[in-house]
Amino acid sequence: MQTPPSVPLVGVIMGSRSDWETMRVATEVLMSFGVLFESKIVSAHRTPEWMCEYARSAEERGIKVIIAGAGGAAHLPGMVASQTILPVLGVPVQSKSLQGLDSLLSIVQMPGGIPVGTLAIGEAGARNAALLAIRILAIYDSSLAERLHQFHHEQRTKVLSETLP
Ligand code: RP5
Repeated sequence: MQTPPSVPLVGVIMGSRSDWETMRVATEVLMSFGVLFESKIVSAHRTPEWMCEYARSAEERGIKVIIAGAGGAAHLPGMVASQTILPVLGVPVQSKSLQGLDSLLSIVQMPGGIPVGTLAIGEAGARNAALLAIRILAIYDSSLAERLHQFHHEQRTKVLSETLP
């Protein structure tokens, strides 16, 4: 019997308050699976010291996976990954000027040795980042794995029941 955790397992961080509308999707998925998380604004450029403190302390605080969303010159996921051994999942937030292509390339083109798992641009990426974090946690959490099986079953059933006009 596994003891339910009482500390956040997933850190959901974002470069700006303006990223929240995208990143809230990740938090909603985590909530729907009952996964404890924390969500914070951590800016690579505006609060670099805080970013270092967050990244370096996350592992000892019990965080298992970090989801980091940023837009434009989206250095947050990579810089966080450079200072922790935790898996970091990067969400490219859709920017106004370049529709998120800048965010995507900033996050995905990491040098060898510092991995960031890069998701799709925008809300789909935020949603999948949460689901991927849950899959990682489910490796050692059988009840979470069971909930994932249930989720897949429901998703499949919904699609199969859809009809076209
Ligand atoms: C990035 O710059 C943030 O992640 C955000 O996506 C983008 C714009 O930030 P704001 O100017 O809206 O605060 O650091």
